Order: sequence, then structure tokens, then C-alpha cells
Amino acid sequence: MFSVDDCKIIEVPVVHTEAGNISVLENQENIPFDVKRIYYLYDVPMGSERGGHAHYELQQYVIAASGSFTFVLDDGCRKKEIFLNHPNKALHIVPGIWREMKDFSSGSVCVVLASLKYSESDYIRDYKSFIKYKNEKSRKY
Ligand code: T46
Repeated sequence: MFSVDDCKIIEVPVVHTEAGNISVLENQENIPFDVKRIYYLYDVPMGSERGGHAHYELQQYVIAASGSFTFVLDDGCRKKEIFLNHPNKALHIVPGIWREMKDFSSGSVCVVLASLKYSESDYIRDYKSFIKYKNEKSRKY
């Protein structure tokens, strides 16, 4: 069963050119899953908080393409805060992790590479149900 320690920051390789930088992510090369969906959060009003859910199966790479924001990850036992503020860093979020997002800077863009297409049935949106799910899962291991 996954914990917050399995959610890691990945350094995305950078190709420096005189006209700027390029960072590249490729399925099964430096992403451990096949990307099925890309979405991005932008125009997030100052002071807004997002998230407040977990996913049963979804894995994600999250990148601060512009600006900065903080992810609070929670595996039901422990919490970990991760501040993202550079496009050459990707946060890998494994399945079964509750997340909250806060402190979006003005003009920030949060790009997400996801392992599955959108499905509401993959969400756990109630924290008590999340804890129950984690406890049931941990009893199986
Ligand atoms: C996460 C952060 C970074 C869709 O219709 N299709 C989609 O692919 C997505 C992601 C969302 N939606 C709809 C579903 C909801 O009515 O957009 C609304 C807000 O979605 P959600 O609650 O997922 O939004 P966030 O910003 O709280 O969270 C999303 C991801 O779901 C989440 O896993 O880590 O972005």
C-alpha cells in the first residue's frame, strides 16, 4: 500500500539553448506510466484551495509550468507538504493519496499528466471514506 514517501519529486531533464530551455517527459522513459490525459489549472483566484480528494487508481505527474503552489499529501497516517515552483520538477503522486492544493501564486499554471482518462468513480471525495478505505487496504497487507 502506498504512503506519502512514495510521492517523490522527479527532476525533469533540461535542454538549455541560447533561446531558452526545453524539458521533456516521455512515457515509460522518465514517466513510469502511459499518459492518457493532460489537464491544467490556471486563473486560480488568490487564496483558493483545491483538491480535497484521493484517487483509487490514478497516478499523476504534477508540474508548476508557471508560478508556484503547495500540495499537501496525506496517506491516512502521515502528511507531507510539497512546494512546487519550477517547470523542471514534477511531483509523482501515487494512487490512494489524499491531496489538497493551496497557496497558488498569481498567474500560476499547474499542469497534470495523468495515467487514466477522467472518471468520477476513481475519486474518493469524503475524508472519512478515505480513512476507511486505507484501513481496509492495510488489513489486507
Ligand atoms: C489533482 C489536481 C491537481 C473534468 O471534467 N475532467 C477532468 O479531467 C478533471 C481533472 C476534472 N473535471 C471536472 C470534474 C469537476 O467537476 O472538473 C471539476 C473539478 O475537478 P476536480 O475536483 O478533479 O479538480 P481539482 O482541481 O480539485 O483536482 C484536480 C485533480 O482531479 C486532482 O487529482 O491532483 O487537479
